Amino acid sequence: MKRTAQSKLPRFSSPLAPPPSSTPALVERPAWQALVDHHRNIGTRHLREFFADDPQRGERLQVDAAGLYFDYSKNRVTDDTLALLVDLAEHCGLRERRDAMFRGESVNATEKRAALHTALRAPADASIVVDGVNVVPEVHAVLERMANFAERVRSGEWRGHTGKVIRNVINIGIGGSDLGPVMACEALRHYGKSGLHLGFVSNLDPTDVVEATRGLDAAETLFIVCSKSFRTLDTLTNAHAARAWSLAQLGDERAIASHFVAVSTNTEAVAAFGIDPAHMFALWDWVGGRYSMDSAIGLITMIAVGPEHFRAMLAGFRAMDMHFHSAPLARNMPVLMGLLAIWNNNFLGAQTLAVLPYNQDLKRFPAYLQQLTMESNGKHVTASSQAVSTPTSPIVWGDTGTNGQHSFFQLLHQGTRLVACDFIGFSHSQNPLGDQHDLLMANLFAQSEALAFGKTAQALMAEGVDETQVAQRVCRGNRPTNTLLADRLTPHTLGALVALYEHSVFTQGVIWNIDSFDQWGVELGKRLAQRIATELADTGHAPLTHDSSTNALMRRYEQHRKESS
Ligand code: G6Q
Repeated sequence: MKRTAQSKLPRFSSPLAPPPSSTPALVERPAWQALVDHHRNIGTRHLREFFADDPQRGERLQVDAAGLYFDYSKNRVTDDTLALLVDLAEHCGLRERRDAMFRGESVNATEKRAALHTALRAPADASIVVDGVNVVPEVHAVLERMANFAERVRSGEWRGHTGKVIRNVINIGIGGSDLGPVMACEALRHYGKSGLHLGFVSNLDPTDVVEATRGLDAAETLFIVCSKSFRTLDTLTNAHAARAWSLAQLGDERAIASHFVAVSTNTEAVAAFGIDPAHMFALWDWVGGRYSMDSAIGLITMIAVGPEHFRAMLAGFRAMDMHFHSAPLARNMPVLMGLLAIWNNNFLGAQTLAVLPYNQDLKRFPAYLQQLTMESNGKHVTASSQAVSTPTSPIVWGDTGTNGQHSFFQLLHQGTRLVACDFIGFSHSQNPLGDQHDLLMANLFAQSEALAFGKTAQALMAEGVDETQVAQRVCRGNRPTNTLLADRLTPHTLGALVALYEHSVFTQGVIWNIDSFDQWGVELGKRLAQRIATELADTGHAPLTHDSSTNALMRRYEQHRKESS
C-alpha cells in the first residue's frame, strides 16, 4: 500500500466525524489508490489541453439514454480516469448493489427495508417480490384508484360539500411529501389543467397555510394531506389548521369527507384525523419520502396533468431505470454521472454542485435535488458503522439560468472555490417567443464553454485590454461541468431526469458504502423541538436546563411574547 500517495489527497478530516476504525477504509483500497496516483499525474492538466489533444472529445464523451443527451466531456478526466472510476465501481460492488435494489432486497440496512422506488414505475406484468408478496399489482391498483379520482376531480364529477366544482387543490405535506410534487407540478405546468389552482403548504410557520388559503372558497377547495407516516408534526398541524379553516366556512363536520383526502401508509391515523380510509391512497414502507414523487404522493401532480401524462412520466422513469439496470457501466449515464461526482468531490475537491436548469419550469429542481442528494448521502459513517474516510455528499444548490448568471456565476468563473456544475437545457421551449429560446440556450452553451476554457492573459492582451486590467479579467477556466440536453421538457423527460439523479445518488452512496436511504440526522432536532415546545407552552415551567445560549434565547422569546400580549 502506497501510504505516501494519500498525503496528496484532499483528505477528509472533519472534527465532527466519529473516530476512524481499524477496518480498511475506502481510501486504502487499491482501486482508490490507483485513482490517487492517476490524480497526481493529471491533476493540474487543463481542459484546454484535453480538447486540443482530442478534437473528437466532445462527440466521444457523451451518452444518450431515455431521451437525454449527457455531455460529460467538459470534466477534467481522461479515458484512463474513466476506466479507473469504472474499476472502482466494480470493486465497490455497484453492479451487485444495483441488482439487489431492483430485486427488492433490504438495501436500506439501518431501517431494515427495501428501497424499491423502481417498482413504482414497473410495468403491470412485472413481478417484484418483497417479503413473499409481488408488489407490482398493488402499485398498479393504487395507480388506477388515483387515476379514477384524478379524473373525477378534473371533470368536475367530484363535488365539494355544497355541490360546487373543485377549483383549488392544496397539497399539505413536507420534505419528501412536498418537494417532489411541488417540483413536478411546476415543471409540468404546461400540461396542467387550466382553471385549476394548485397550492402547497409545507412550513410549520402559520403564514404558509394562512397565505395558501387566503381568499379561497372552501366549498371549492380540496386538501390532499400527504404524509407517509401521518405522524409528522408540521403536516398534521397544518392539516388541522386547514380543517378548521374549512369548517369555519362550511360549518358542517360532514364537509370534511368531500374536502380532505389522504396519502399515507397509516390507515388508523388517517381515520383518527377524520378522513374516511376509503379516501386514502396507499404507499408502502419501501418507498422513501424523497423517492416518492411517482407514488400516490404525486396525486396532486396527477390531478394537475391528468393520468395519461402521469403515466408518461412513469415511462420516463422506467426508461432510465432500464438503462441503469442494463447498460455497461462505462456507457451508463447515472453511473458516469455518479462517478464523475466522486471524482470532482473527492479528488478535485469540489465541495459543492451547482444545478443550473435553463428552463423556468424547473425552478424548483435544485431544491428537489438538495433533498434527494444531501438527505441521501449526507452521512458520516458507512453502512457498517465505521467513520467514512472521504467527504460524502456535495452541497447542492443552484438556480435557473439566466437568473444565476446575474447573481452567483461570478464566483463560478473567478472565485477561489472549485464548483462542479450541471447545466440542463432543452432544444424547444414550451412557450416559443421569437428567437428568445435561442438566446437562452446561447447563454447555456456560452457559460459551459467559458467555465471550461476561460480567458488567458495572452488572449486578453491580444485583444488590446489595458495591462492594468488583465489580472482582473483573466478567467482560469478548467471548471468541470456536465450538460444535459433534451428535446423538450415533457412528462417523459422529467421522469427520466429525476431517475437519472436518483441513480447517480445511489451510485455515489455505493462507492462511499453508506446507507443512502435513511436519515437519522433529522431526528435529534425534532426531539429537541418537542421538548422545547412543551416548555414554551408551560408558562410556569421549571428553570430551563439547556445550554446558556438556548436558555437565553428562550427567555428573550418569552419576554417578547409577554410584552406584546
Ligand atoms: C424523506 C424523508 C422526509 C419525509 C418527511 C415527511 O426521504 O423521509 O423528508 O418525507 O419528513 O414525512 P411524512 O411523509 O411521513 O410526513
